[in-house]
Amino acid sequence: MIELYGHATQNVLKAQILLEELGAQYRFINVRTLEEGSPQFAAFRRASPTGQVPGLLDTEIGVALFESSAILIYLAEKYGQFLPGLDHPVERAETLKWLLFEAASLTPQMLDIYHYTLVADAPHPYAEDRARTRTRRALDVLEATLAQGRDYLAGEYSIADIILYPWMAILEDFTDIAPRDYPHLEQWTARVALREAVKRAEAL
Ligand SMILES: N[C@@H](CCC(=O)N[C@@H](CS)C(=O)NCC(=O)O)C(=O)O
Repeated sequence: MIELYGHATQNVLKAQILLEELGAQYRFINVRTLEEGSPQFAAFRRASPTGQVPGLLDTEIGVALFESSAILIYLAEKYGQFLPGLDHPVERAETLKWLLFEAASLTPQMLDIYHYTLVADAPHPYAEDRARTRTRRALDVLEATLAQGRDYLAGEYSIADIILYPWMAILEDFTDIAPRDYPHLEQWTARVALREAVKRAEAL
């Protein structure tokens, strides 16, 4: 049985979307309801030693994973969908590139805007400016890619789209960047949002 540990947050939504797309059987465990010291809390910490979400256990084969990118790759491999196989190395690398991009070059910078502009109790002009510049640089790359006339980031709809959609869907809530500055990205976000599996995951 696949057990997904999380709560209502964008990094968890990535895994929920993929599990819904795959039609996989899984159990969602809200970590906010777990008692510290309980067996289920221990299982969560086995999956996610940092205590961050999502965490995933595949109890049949004893797989324990944290980091949403690793979870998406594992599930896509397990079910043989949404990630080109080793027999298509170029398409596979193109797809995986976006997972690394999301984790390293976009989301941390975007969250820095959120923290330095909306949460911090004192202004941090240097940090704010740096985060905004780096976020816009990443968004420019997404916009230019989608402006090439593709519907999805790496050819077919894939985990490249699934990893990026949750953060792009809330761009305006977490930053002072308007989605309309990136029209192709905005259209892509709307396209992904229309998928039935995405709607189901967002309603969970
Ligand atoms: N790079 C990690 C980030 C995970 C992460 O930061 N999760 C947030 C929720 S969206 C969290 O657990 N925050 C609580 C914390 O950092 O203690 C991933 O992609 O899974």
